[in-house]
Amino acid sequence: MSDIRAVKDALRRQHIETPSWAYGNSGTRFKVFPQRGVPRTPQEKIDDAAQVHKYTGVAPSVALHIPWDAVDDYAALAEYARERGVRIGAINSNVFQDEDYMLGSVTNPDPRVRRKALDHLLECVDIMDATGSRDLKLWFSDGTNYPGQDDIRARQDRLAEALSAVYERLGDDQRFLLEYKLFEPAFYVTDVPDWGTAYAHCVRLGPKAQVVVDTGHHAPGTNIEFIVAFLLREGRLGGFDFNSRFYADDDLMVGAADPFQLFRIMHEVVRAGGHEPEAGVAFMLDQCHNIEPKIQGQIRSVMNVQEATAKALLVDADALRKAQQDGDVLAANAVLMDAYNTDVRPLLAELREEMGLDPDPIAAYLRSGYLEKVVAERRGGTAAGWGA
Ligand code: LRH
Ligand code: MN
Ligand code: MN
Repeated sequence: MSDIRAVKDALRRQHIETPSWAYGNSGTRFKVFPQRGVPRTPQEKIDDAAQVHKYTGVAPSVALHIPWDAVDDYAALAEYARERGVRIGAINSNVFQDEDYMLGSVTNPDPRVRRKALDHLLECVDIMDATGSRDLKLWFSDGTNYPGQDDIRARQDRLAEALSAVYERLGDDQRFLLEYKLFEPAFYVTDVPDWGTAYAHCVRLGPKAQVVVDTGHHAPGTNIEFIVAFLLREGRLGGFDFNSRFYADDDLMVGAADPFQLFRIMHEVVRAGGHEPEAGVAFMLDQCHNIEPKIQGQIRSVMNVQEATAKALLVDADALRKAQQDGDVLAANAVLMDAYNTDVRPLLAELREEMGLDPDPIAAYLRSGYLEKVVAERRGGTAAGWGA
């Protein structure tokens, strides 16, 4: 797609969802460095998410993590978000922080714990009904640490049973997104360690079961764009949890560690039309800003996704196809590299102006004085829940 008008239109339509937990204090298991002005309530997290949307124009939804963002009235929370120009996006379940889950949640050998975990997942669907959310994101920390600790096959059976019960409960316009992760916190077996396992469970259930690719959840060197291409081809890519990693699940800003990988991923997305909203691919951020300012970090991350998408949209698809057909290895590679090496920042600045936004979202945000205002107003912000 090299018609600039069409590229801009596509960028205007691409929405990037920010996570509520990115706005709270976070850290590693060694230390959480608290920041001033962080939100104390889910409502204040929504206020911060609304800032990211205000300056980027393409981040109109915020994901919740339950129970980190527990409130009494979710319909009222959704209304609160709407009044601030955003909406509630994916509901992330949390079956990893109760003492009961030491040996697993939905794969736990104890049926009582499995029931408790399933009840939480079903409650998350109730919340989706109240917020109008489409997606339930399922990540299980379940697994074992030692060979022989539990029966690998039985755990798969228990997982399948829980997923099936959740699937049955989904409404017509709802889906679940099953997230895989290579390891951590389990260090020997992880029950959903890779895309193949997630995919197989989803295929058994039906189209409302989709795989979510968290870019930080693979072994080093994994070809993530291949996974993306495969899942898109099978109609099973429900979305992304974007972040960057240098080592393991680092949750750094997307596009910071390896912008070329992000471009390669977005190239496969664009190649399959997955950037169009109708394709149903959710572009979500899953990050923690442990040492950098949080709202600003989210704005930067949204811009990084946009830049990678813009470059992918600039790939000359006809020239690429021709070079591939001709078996011209270097010409084909050059087509991709030309797009990747294009400076798309002027194009995005222009697009923002056309959208009535400041061409430089970070400068505009910093000028607004929002951070100073919330630092003065908010005392004793909460932890994100994660790493705290
Ligand atoms: C697990 C994970 C998952 C959780 C989030 C906080 O590592 O990626 O998506 O919900 O982190
Ligand atoms: Mn994730
Ligand atoms: Mn993760």
